[in-house]
Amino acid sequence: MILRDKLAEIIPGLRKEANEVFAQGPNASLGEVTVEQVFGGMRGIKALICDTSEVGLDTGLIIRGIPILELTDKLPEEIFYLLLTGELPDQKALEDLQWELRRRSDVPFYVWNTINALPMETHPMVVLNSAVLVMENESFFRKRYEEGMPKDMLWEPMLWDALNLIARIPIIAAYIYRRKFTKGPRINPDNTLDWAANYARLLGTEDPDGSFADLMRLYMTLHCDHEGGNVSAMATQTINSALSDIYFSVSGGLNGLAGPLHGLANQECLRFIVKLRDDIGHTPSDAEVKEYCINLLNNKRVIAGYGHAVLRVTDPRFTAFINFGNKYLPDDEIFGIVKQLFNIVPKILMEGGKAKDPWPNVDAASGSLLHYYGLTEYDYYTVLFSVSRILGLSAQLILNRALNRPIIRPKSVTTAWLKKTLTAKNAEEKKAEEKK
Ligand code: CMX
Repeated sequence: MILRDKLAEIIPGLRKEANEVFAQGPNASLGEVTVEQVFGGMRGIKALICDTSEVGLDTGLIIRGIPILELTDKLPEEIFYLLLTGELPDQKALEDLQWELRRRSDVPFYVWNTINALPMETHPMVVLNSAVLVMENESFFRKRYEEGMPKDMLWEPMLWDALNLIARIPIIAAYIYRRKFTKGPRINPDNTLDWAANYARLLGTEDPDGSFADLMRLYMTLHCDHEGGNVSAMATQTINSALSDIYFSVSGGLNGLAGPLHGLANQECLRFIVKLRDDIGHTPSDAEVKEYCINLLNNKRVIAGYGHAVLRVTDPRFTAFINFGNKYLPDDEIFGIVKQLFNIVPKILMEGGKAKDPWPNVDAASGSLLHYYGLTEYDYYTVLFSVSRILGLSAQLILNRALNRPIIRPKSVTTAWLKKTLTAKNAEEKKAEEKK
């Protein structure tokens, strides 16, 4: 069934289910909030609902119940349908979605003007986020809201906005690459190609055997979503909860993705590997890699691509990229260093005893594959991540609107309040202890 109709069919059931779950125990506790969590970036507090995907400590990304490693042969368009509806599309629904994306792919002229007005040295993420934001002018959601459309119908203009954004973003992102790195004029999309293969073509990278298009399909699938609490997803949802439209929300979330502890690690990781090779001066031995990493840790630097706020195992998305590399570039020097690091870094981090997760995350391998295909401009990598992540962010927003989720407004406390509360609590505990 085509996407819009499928959503219209399932949304009443989703609303009913949400109401029933809520009615089971509005005042039930989902766990205590500790001072450590409040000081620790709200880590682990169960405070959001996100049905598109979940990330288990020991499983990694699961999309609608399917582990990501079982989805690596799917097209990103299929994944978008899955994120939204919980089912993979049949052939007709897939073709309809691809047609929708093609017919919505005309980029407004002022987006090109905005991009061209920015200095060449501007970071590609600034250019991307500016381009997303200026398209706010196009929002159906905002127009329908202003016209007084009832709240329970607003998911539909949100879907139209999402499809427009998803349709245009690879074209915009590819131009950002070609302009910034002087690769020549804009390339026109090929309407016979799928969404990710078109993006690969628009970048202009040589691809005689079609394997770069395969990498882009895989890349877009693997980065599409990572539940609701990561910086970019949470920022996007928070902004949207004020009924700001998708352009405001997504550009805000992507500003979070541009941080070095989140999506920017994507670029930092390859920079780190190339620097390691250059500093050592040749293809390094295991002993040299080990010494180099220990020195980094001694100098209070992080090892990019390792560790995660949630995961406690090797990220399955890393495994998917390693599988791709083993197939297409087994003898590449940089890819070889990625595998060497995988054999060495977890042990060092475990011995260091600080990092809770010593295993590689998705960023540890992706850059080496892009580098192999000549996409060596690290500063661009977070844009690729963003193009993919827009699938998941959009799906989350459409569902949040379908379920009419309220404005997000947790309570903040002052340090003085915390101090007073903890002092009183400790005194009480001491008194109780003395009584025993
Ligand atoms: N190298 C060195 N030290 C590390 C480390 C790494 N890869 N990962 C964690 N640590 C350190 C932390 O810096 C922290 O040290 P301090 O106590 O001195 O501040 C300590 O170990 C405990 O951190 P943690 O609880 O294990 O990790 P956090 O949840 O705080 O942070 C993350 C998670 C990803 C930011 C962190 O592991 C990191 O900085 N990794 C390197 C950057 C990276 O690869 N980021 C990509 C993440 C994927 C994504 O979100 O897209």
